Amino acid sequence: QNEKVVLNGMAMQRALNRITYEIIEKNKGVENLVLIGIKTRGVFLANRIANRLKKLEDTDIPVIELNITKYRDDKKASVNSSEQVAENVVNIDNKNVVLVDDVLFTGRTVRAALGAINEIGRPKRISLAVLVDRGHREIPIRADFVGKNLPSSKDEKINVLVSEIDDRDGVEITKE
Ligand code: 3GP
Ligand code: 5GP
Ligand code: MG
Repeated sequence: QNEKVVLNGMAMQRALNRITYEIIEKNKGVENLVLIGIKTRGVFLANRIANRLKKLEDTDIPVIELNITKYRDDKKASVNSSEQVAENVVNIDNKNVVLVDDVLFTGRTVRAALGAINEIGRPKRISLAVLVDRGHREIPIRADFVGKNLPSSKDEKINVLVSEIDDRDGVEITKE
């Protein structure tokens, strides 16, 4: 098993910095902005972006934590059905929501997330930010903000590391 570093810690920080600036620019500021992170690592990335927005715009942007297991079409729903769909919920009606995840692959997770968001409220607009887009979409979903486009083969695995729960920041690719 060989490992290749795609983004080291510094490069990952820069990618998040750029995404943050792009979000500010596209939304023409941070008014009415709400971030929604998809568990697990999408939540940590959303919090990173919120920290940057606080520094740049001096505004506290809410971060909702989304658990989409119940909405997935490829897993048994019963396992985690008692778990809440979202934590730290705020009103998202008429807000500009940015959905955040670590890796975009088939797009099925995002589709599930959109179903979950529909249960929370009706945003004015939803855009998508991902740290890595590895291709292989199976449904018509695309990201608005991308840290790194990483064309991958299906048997490769992309490891996204966040220092909050992993021993460091970074993105690595491994082939079994
Ligand atoms: P995450 O919850 O931090 O995003 O899906 C559970 C975990 O397994 C994910 O962590 C993800 O990083 C990791 N993972 C690695 N490869 C895959 C994959 O091909 N599909 C899914 N669903 N998860 C993967
Ligand atoms: P999708 O639903 O688009 O197929 O996959 C996206 C979700 O699956 C993301 O939340 C991500 O965590 C996980 N995922 C899919 N492929 C990978 C991968 O190669 N590496 C990692 N870290 N996560 C992946
Ligand atoms: Mg994920």
